[in-house]
Amino acid sequence: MFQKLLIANRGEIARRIGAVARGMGVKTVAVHSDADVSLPFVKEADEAVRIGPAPAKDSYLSIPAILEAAKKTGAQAVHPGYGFLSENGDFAQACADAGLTFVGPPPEAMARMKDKSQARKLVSAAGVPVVPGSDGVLPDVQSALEAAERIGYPVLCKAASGGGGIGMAAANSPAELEKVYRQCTDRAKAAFGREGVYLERYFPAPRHIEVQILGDTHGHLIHGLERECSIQRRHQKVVEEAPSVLFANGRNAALADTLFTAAVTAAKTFGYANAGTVEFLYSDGQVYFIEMNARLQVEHPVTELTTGLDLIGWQLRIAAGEKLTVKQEDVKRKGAALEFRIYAEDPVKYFPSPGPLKVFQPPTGEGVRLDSGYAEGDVVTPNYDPMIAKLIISGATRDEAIARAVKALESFRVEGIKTNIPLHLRILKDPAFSAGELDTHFLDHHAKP
Ligand code: MV4
Repeated sequence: MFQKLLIANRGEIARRIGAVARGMGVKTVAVHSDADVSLPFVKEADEAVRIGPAPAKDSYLSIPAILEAAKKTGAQAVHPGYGFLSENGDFAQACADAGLTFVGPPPEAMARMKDKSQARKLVSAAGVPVVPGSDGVLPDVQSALEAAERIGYPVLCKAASGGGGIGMAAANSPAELEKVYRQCTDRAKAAFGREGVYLERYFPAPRHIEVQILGDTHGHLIHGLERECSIQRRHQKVVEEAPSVLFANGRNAALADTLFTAAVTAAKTFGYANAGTVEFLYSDGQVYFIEMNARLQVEHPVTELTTGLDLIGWQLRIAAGEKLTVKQEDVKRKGAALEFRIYAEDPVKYFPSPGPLKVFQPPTGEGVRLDSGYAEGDVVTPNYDPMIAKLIISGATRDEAIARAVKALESFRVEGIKTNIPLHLRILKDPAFSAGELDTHFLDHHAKP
C-alpha cells in the first residue's frame, strides 16, 4: 500500500475518501480552490495544497496544478473521486507518466469505453443485450434517417462522447429527426468538442438500473449487485436505492441473473479494473446496456451498506496491486438502503440556493449515515455542484428504511439556505414510491407540492 494519497476532488467525496485512506494508515493530501479553503475535507486532511481560484477549470480540472501538488507533497497515488477529472483518460495517463498511481481503471479500458457508440458495439459483440440502435456514429442526416427506419420510431439521438444525458434528444418522425440530428450534433460539439452522435430506440419511461463492478489487476472481477436510480430530475439523480424493488427478495431472479452476467461480461470486455458501474435501462421486462462509468459513483454507499463491500478501501488496495479477495459467492444482499441527495436548491422551483449554513444539524439514529461536505458555519458557494450532502438510510427491509428516512428528514435542520429536503419527504409519502413503482419520469407525475 502507498503511504500518501492525493485526493483530486472536493466536498463530501473528498472527505469520505480521506477518512477511508486514513483508516488504512495512508496519509492524505487535500487539494482545494480558494473557495473551499475552510471546508472539512481540507481541515481533516494531513496536508492541504491550494491549486487555484474558484472556477473548476482553474483548480479541480487543472491537470498541471494537481500534478504539481502531488510532486510537492510526495504523494504516490491520486484518487479522482467522481466528476471533475475522474473519467479523463488524459489525466489517468498524465498520472502514470508522472509516476503516480491513478486510483481507477487502466487508461486503455477508459479509452475503450469513452465513445459510447463504440462501447455498445464492443459489448453487443460479446453477447450483452444493448438497446436496439445504430452501428456506431452517424456521419450525416441521411445515415441517421436510414438507421431510424431500421430501429423504428421513436428514436433517441445521443452524443458518442456524452453520458449522463447531455445533448440527448428524441425524435418521433423523420421530420423531427432531421432537426434533432443537427441539434444533437451541435450540442455534442459545444459540450465535448466532438460532434459524433448515434441513435437508439427511445424508451419513454424506463427504469434506471446499474450494477456495481469491482475488479483487480490480476484478472479477478466481480459484481456488487444492483442499484436503482430511477428518481431523477433533468439527469440529476435525486434518490437511489439498493436493492431495486424489481429484484428484492428473490423476485425476477432469471432477469437479475441476465443483468449481472451482462454487467460482468461488459466490464471484462473493456478490460476493466478497479471500481466501476455498468448502466442499464429496464423496460417491458428486459434489461439493456447503455453505458459503463469508469469511476466511483455518488450513490456507492447504498451498495456498501447492503453488501458490506468496502468500495473505497478496495479501490485503494486494487490500485496498489493487491488481489481482490472477495469471491462472487460471498457477495450477498443484507437489508435495504436509500440515498437522498441533499441539494442547496429551492424544493419547488429547483433554483440553486447558495449561502451560509447558519444552522446545519443532521439527524442521527439507527441506520442513519450522513456523508456531507459541509459543517455548520460553512458557506455553500455557487461555484460547484449544489449537492451538499447525502443522507443514506438503511434498514432490514425497504419499509423500515422508508420509515427511518421520514423521521430523519423531518428532523434534519438546515437554515441559511434552501434545500430539497421537502421534495424528499414528498417522494417518501407518495404511494407510488412506497409501492416501488418507479421510472425515470417519476417526478413529472408524482411528489408534487
Ligand atoms: C435513454 C432513455 C430512453 N431510451 N436511452 C439519460 C442518461 C443517460 N445515461 C441515459 N439516459 C437515458 N437514455 C434510451 N434509448 C432515457 C434516458 C433517461 C434517463 C436514464 C437514466 C436515468 C434518468 C433518465 C432520465 C431521462 C432519460
